Amino acid sequence: MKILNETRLGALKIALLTGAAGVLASFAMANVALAHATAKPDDGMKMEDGMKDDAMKDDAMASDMKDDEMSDGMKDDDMADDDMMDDDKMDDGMEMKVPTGKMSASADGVAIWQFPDRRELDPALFGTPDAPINVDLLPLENRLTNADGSAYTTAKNPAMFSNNIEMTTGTFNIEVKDLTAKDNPNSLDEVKMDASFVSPAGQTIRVTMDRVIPVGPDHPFFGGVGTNVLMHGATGIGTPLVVEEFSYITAWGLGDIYVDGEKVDSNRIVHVMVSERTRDADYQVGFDVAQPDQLEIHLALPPAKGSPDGPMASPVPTGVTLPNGNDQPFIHVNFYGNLTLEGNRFYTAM
Ligand SMILES: [Cu+2]
Repeated sequence: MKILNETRLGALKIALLTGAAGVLASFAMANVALAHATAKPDDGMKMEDGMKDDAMKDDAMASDMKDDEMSDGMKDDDMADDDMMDDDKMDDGMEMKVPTGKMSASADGVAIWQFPDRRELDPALFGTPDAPINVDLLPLENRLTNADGSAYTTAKNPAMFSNNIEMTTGTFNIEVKDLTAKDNPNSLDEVKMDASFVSPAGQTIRVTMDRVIPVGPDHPFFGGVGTNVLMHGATGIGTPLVVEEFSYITAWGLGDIYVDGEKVDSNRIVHVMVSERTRDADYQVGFDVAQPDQLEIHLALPPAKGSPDGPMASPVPTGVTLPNGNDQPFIHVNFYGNLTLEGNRFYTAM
């Protein structure tokens, strides 16, 4: 569905902005959070002190630990590893085992650009017109039905998430620190992301992100950076139009956009996920995760940004003209070339 008439594009913008408006409400907290993070002492110290505690060798450790700082560290790392119980190796291992919350990922090569499209509705997720479910996630007025009204067909409005794609190429790099699990204006989470890709207009678009949004307005942002979380589908985290997927890294933050090397905008709202691969070999997505043992990275910029006066609606300057003559107001790109993920125990163990 490449053709969008004026009405549809208008509806699209409204739909996108509705989702993005709340995001903007908390963007200002990002600066506060980052300043707080840099002022903190080394985050490994607490764990290191705790690790030297003699209680570690005690069989009754579990009960002892309830009252001390170890309990935090224990949840975070490889305590099941027998090596950890050995004094010498424990000290050696400290450099590796401190809970820095660091993780990184990269891509270089095949990527896809997503045009706006009407997403098909999974009956398992949305039910039928006679017996609808998850109405809070996708209201009835946003669902289209087939001719006899017996089944849902697609979402009413074109979405950023789409099977209307164009193959392209791109590179992607992200480093995160996930130290705060739940939303908090003083989140210690950090993100550094740099991605470049070729748009359907043939221009090279570069997007960066260097500040987290520490509080999610419509659903939790996990402090700005989340790791090892289930998202999308019926989780209530992110749009239900994306299949439920395990996310090794997710981040929401603010960053800049460049076109052919020139900075064209800043304070853009940016969302990233490094997840299991939802799309099949032809880069189409259905109602299930197509390749759970493979990686997928998606980068999304809704048509909204931060400004000195507060949040504002703002189409992303994509330079990509849709068939109806209007510019595409958002960016949604997935990366598949030479994917790497460092620092994730679940992925490493696979
Ligand atoms: Cu996502």
